[in-house]
Amino acid sequence: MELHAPPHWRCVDFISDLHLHANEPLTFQAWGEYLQRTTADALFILGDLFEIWVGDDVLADPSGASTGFEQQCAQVLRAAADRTNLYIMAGNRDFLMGPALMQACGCTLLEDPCVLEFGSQRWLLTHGDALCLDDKAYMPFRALVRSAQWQRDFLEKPLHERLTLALQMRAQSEARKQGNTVYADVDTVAAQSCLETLRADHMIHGHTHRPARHPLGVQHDRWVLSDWDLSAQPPRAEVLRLSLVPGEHGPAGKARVQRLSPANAIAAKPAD
Ligand SMILES: [Mn+2]
Repeated sequence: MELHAPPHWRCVDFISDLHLHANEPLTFQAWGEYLQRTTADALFILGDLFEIWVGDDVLADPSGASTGFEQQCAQVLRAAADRTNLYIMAGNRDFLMGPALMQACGCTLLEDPCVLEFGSQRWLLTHGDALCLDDKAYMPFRALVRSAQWQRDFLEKPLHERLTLALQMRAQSEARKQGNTVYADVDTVAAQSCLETLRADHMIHGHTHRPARHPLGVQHDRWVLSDWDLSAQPPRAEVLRLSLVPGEHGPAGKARVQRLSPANAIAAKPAD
């Protein structure tokens, strides 16, 4: 899947791993404020927007099993999509986001991976979990829950049952993490080969919650997004912004990369 940024786009934002949940009101609030006011021409959410997503039908839930939090999130997305171009990729938490949610919110669902052509460069966008090859326990689970058959079977279950199952899966994943002292990271060889296959210059991903820039050989690199947790001490929230500033920053069409707090992403003009 490839996206070609229209020539008038000057500024593109990336966020990921918000892990939105009704029990994390501070993160929801900061995210909502940022979405309402970002100055970017397009916003890409690269996975794990939601801590849990058990199916788009949660938006029209007649059973009352959901809390209404998802509807609130959908309203924020809808309002943002009215102002800017909004793209969403699924993560390992919210992989069941589907066309109904996108339609309700005016967003575009991205495949993972996907390439964005912006200026003169090609940016490979991915959540990142598929490249954490050392996460041996997760890989078979990922293959299972991403299969069409598993998803069909799961989505046929009543909503309250899906919510219970999702909480169980989450608890199992947390327990697995407790046992692992070393978290898996993106595999360098896999990342490089992915960039080569898709003829991309740079990779942007989330998932690992370890914001950094890793050079990959001489020409390529891997930008890692921060997660958002506004109730952590110190609070975490960050926007990765690409801006095209013709003439000022090297060859024409080469984007400048900035890491901004949500507050600065709101205040700063795209080319400041
Ligand atoms: Mn993730």
